[in-house]
Amino acid sequence: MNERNTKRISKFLSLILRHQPEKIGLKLDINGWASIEELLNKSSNNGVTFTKDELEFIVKNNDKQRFSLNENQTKIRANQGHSLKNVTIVTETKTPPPFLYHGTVAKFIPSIKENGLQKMSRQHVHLSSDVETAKKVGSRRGKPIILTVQSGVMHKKNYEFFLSENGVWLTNLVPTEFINFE
Ligand code: HQG
Repeated sequence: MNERNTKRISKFLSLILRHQPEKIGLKLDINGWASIEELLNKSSNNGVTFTKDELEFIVKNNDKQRFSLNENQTKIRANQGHSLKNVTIVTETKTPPPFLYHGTVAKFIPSIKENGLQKMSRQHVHLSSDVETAKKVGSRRGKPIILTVQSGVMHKKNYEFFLSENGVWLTNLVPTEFINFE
């Protein structure tokens, strides 16, 4: 499977497993798991055809380890990034490093200054442990601006942080007082 195809299917999986399973009539359980057999069949019925081996290759080689398989490799789910209201990926609360980073773009800054970092359409605010990753996240929308979040101070004040299976830090809200804007 070539790189272009791998990327195309990976994007399709993100859409289906995080946001719109109903697009192909797929059911996710409350923990976000979908049957691989059902996924293969329903994807194929909707014009996106790939084999179980190809799916395993995509999961294993995904640049951000966006997906996981269950132990006996019959189910798949996205590790983070969901907008679906009825899916919860249970992750334990964790002590964050003193600072975390968020990549965004200039047009959002006035609103972030006023309202803090909000979940917007996702279930969490997404934060990175390194500036490089935050830059990539911000670059999806234009020239990236990197915000530094005082996660250590927030944690001391009892704000909860979660670490997804693929290393993305998640929280519910970052009030503006904990954000360094320059
Ligand atoms: C912005 C990718 C106005 C926020 C990445 C962002 C990530 C506000 C956008 C994951 C705001 C939401 C998530 C406020 C936040 N006013 N704008 N108060 N608060 N924003 O896509 O963090 O590659 O939902 O700055 O790696 O960009 O898909 O979040 O620009 O982990 O696996 O609102 O998506 O992962 O955008 O990205 P998103 P995000 P994947």
